[in-house]
Amino acid sequence: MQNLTIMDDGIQLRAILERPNLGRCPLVIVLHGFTSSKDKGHTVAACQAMREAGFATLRFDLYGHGESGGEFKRHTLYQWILNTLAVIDYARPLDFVTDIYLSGHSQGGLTAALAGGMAPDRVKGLILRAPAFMIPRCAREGSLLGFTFDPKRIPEEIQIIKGLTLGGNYIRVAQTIHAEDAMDRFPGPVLLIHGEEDDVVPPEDSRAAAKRYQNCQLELIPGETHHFDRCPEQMKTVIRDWLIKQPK
Ligand code: FER
Repeated sequence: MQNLTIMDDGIQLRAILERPNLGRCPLVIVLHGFTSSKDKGHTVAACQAMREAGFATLRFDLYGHGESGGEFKRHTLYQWILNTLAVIDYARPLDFVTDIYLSGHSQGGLTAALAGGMAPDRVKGLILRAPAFMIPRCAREGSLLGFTFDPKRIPEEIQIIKGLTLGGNYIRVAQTIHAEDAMDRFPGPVLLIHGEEDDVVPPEDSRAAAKRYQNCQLELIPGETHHFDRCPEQMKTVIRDWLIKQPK
């Protein structure tokens, strides 16, 4: 286990690299969700499953989250995409790395999907857990996490959960994003995992994405929630089984 600081245009991104063995192997770069961090239990558990399948993991805190730099209020999907591209740039030359996969939960899953569509030449496959494909649609409709606004008159800031404030530019950026373009641009293998009892991001979004991606396996987990905390073993088994099938 190695603690890293990866720089993205002056911002420090804190990361943890863990390898399954001392040999060469593929690496999964792992993104957390909105207001979460690289150290959240279900993200750590997902990484464990990846290493059990022989893949190294690099989980990191995104802009304005966890131990990384940047203000929460100023974070946007664009910053998260650029963070992800910077971590890919960091990881590519590492001597043990054969291929790079991206994985993310919720807003991090959306970000991984968007970065994958931008860099299909560098990203071998995607593992998306409850990806929040709804965020751009909600920003266009004027409703984020129960906060409603006129989508044509974007507020300076909005108060969201946990006493946190989100800046208007988060909404501006989200309104212009069309995740379907990123899906169409990614020909590689995709694993989509969604809890059937997720009441934050609808499983229906993953059903639609699974139809749109060219090469996708959809796993809907009965009884599971947005945070995969009811039966983490089911999520881990799905990840492990899918990664073991990937050509090394
Ligand atoms: C939203 C729905 C979901 C939203 C954020 C999320 C900011 C992200 C959830 C997560 O990453 O867990 O409307 O608005």
